[in-house]
Amino acid sequence: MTPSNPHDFHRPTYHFLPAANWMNDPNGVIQWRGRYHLFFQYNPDGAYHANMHWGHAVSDDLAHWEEMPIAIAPTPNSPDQAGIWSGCMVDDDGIPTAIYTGVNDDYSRQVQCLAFGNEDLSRWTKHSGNPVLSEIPAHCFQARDFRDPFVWRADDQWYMTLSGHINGVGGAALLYRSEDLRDWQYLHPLFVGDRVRHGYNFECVNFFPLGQRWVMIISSMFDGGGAAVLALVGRYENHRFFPESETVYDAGYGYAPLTIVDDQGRRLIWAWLREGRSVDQQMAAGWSGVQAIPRALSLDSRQRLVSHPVPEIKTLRGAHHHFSASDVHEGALPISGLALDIEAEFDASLAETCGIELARSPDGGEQVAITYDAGTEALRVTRQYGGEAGEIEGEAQGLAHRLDAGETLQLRILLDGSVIEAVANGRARVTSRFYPSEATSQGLRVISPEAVVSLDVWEMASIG
Ligand code: DQQ
Repeated sequence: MTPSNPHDFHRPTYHFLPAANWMNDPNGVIQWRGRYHLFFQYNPDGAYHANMHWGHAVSDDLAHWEEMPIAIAPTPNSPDQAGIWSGCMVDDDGIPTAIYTGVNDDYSRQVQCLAFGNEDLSRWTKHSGNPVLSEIPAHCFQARDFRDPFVWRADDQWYMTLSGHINGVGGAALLYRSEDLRDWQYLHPLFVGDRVRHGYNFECVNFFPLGQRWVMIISSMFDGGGAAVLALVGRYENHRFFPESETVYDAGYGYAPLTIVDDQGRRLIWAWLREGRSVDQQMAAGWSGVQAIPRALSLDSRQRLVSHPVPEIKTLRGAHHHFSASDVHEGALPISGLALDIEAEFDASLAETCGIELARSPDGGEQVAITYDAGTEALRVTRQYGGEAGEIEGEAQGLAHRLDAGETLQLRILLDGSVIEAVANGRARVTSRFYPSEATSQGLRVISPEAVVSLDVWEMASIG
């Protein structure tokens, strides 16, 4: 394990990531005996995607996380010999039970497996009958992409959706039912997407009731190589999902979200924030991948999906800087930092573009801008590097965001090293990665100060 470099200002300090190596999807999140347990795709060999294990971290408050020893590792000559891929966890009448996808060496065989945890979820025993499910339904006409079990309880039975696709049609979420988590009966597709709109393949589908509707969150893979997280809201009838509306859940670096209900009844969502730089750069840093700050999901009165970082994160807030409209007329703010929590309110009718620049170099040649454009009704992230960005991703990001009549723009921005999580009015989300070339690029500047209603910035404590 490569120790992390204390001078690495790209490394987040209040988001969870393991001490070193590669992490991707959140897996098996559960609140168990009062503690939140987060498992995650983890490669103990280095900061690259291979040899997946389930890493493990624990939190009492959703803000501080303690990394624990690896929870589940591949077993040679078994159905999971080449990797413990993504999955979920349920409480099976007192037995913590992980349901995950096991893979073979070239990932051509993807099968569903179980493992049972001890009382503090530190030791895991694999089910002797693994795999519990291995055959892709014949009508899918394909031999792989059969993974990421997401399980829920209803009508005294277990239901599971698996992610994949139907050849020549598009991404699909398949629906299964079981009495005991071991024998699974295939029912039918829960939802089949449109290849152009929803992608050629689904990963990590989550499906759950929220308010008066059901929500399906899909990590979609598109022809041409793109990927995105989509959120569909609709009705669940006769064990089939009928979407009524759809949005991009995250127009950025978040992928493979996993949701759970906690003991406060909140539907919480975690997500992997991937890197935006080359594999060589990731390996040189010794770490790759960050977990987004968990958010609580709800639907508003118009059945739109709303998400806010969990309030517990406010316990990490330190020095507070409040600015009113008259304080920010110069634009540049007399503060700096790369570990900040920002709440900004703008009257978007007063400017063509309003927003804030972060990680700004003293001469302004380097910065990342989070802006709202009233004319095009879009939330954007624009990254400008001081020198050649080289192999660092820097394209513009954005998504449509329409304010309701009379509504102000309410931006919540979490900046943490190279991580940016931006949420507008709870319902438009862009995550980004920005790797300043100099440690001195830490300034803030308001764009269109005349539109500011109020601005609050907190310096965030490290959880390391
Ligand atoms: N990552 C896992 C898969 C999943 C993908 C493998 C999504 O189970 O489909 O690391 O990022």
